[in-house]
Amino acid sequence: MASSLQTNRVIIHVDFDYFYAQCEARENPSLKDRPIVVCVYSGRGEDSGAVATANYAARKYGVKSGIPIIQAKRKLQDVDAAFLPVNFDLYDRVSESIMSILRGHAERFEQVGIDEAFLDVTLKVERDFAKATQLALEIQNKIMTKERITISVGVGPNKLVAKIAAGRQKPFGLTVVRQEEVEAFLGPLPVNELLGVGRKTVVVMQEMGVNTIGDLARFDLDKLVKRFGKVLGVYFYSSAKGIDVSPVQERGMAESISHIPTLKEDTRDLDTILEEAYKICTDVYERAGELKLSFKTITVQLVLQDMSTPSRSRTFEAPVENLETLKATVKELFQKLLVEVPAELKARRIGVKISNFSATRQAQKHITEFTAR
Ligand code: TTP
Ligand code: CA
Repeated sequence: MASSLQTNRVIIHVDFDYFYAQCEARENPSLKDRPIVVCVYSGRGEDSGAVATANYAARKYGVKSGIPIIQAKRKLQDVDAAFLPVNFDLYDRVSESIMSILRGHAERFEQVGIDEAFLDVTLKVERDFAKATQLALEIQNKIMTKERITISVGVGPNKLVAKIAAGRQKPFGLTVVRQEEVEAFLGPLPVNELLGVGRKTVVVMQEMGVNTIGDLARFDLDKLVKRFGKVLGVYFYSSAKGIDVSPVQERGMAESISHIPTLKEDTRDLDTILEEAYKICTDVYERAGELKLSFKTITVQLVLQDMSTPSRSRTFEAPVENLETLKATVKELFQKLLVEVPAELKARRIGVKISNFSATRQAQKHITEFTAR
């Protein structure tokens, strides 16, 4: 039965605070106390584009995700603010390191986007919320110490409650909601805190006299079904009561792992390219190891000065077993690729990708043990 499943789980939700901006502050501590605005420039003029995110110092002035850069500049005109372009390579790297720490603490793990994850820790904490609270603090501190990034954490009896809890106190917050506290916790919150209740639905619900999650939980189910249809009506009704039986589950296996950094200087010199490429090899090889994945396909790629992206790849019959094979193959592929590119063009970025994954023997053993239980 749904309710028994529910009361038995302990789920942690993690959301990284002002993530892109916090990565920038970590890399450049002199920015720490200044308003930071991370921008996606459109390429059409220096102020054209949108704000990806901003730190809390900038949010105080009303700067937030999605507003035009020009508007953010106006809001911060009298302040010493830093406007920075997005650096996805950096955010990906930081995200991967944090996710791999989080994964190590979970029985079941589910990454959601670049800066959110669910951890099912039911057995580990023996269904005890006091132990879960300790664990959540430990995780927060570990990520602060190792990665110098603050995260906000929610602990709840299911994913729905844990996620809303994580958003309640930010930054560096921890909110714990036990099963018996769910109703009192959710009741006063506005309905748009529920996943799937967007702006239009809010308007419809307001017309029905429903403003808070508590209002929704007390509303007549039949009327909700008449208005929203069976699936949505039942979903809204049970969500408002804090019911959610969806499991924490690993999202589909990654299709590939790659890294394609920008070179310090444009070049077509093989040794220079290989020096960088070998670093990427180590990086992607270690990442595959952490994820317990082995790979059969290796691809190298160049981004040339004209923005064309020639590539070459090789697929082995058996999984690649060591870093040396990866490096040797990458060398051979770059040699061949460079011969093919027009002599007048240099490379701006170089990339190495591994793909065609299967779980390693170690991981398979783990999966078998798990299903046998
Ligand atoms: P969020 O988790 O929504 O925001 P945040 O991490 O910046 O701030 P908070 O402390 O409130 O959690 O989004 C995660 C990242 O996704 C964010 O750092 C930048 C990016 N993003 C965009 O690029 N555009 C957007 O409109 C939003 C909402 C996020
Ligand atoms: Ca976030």
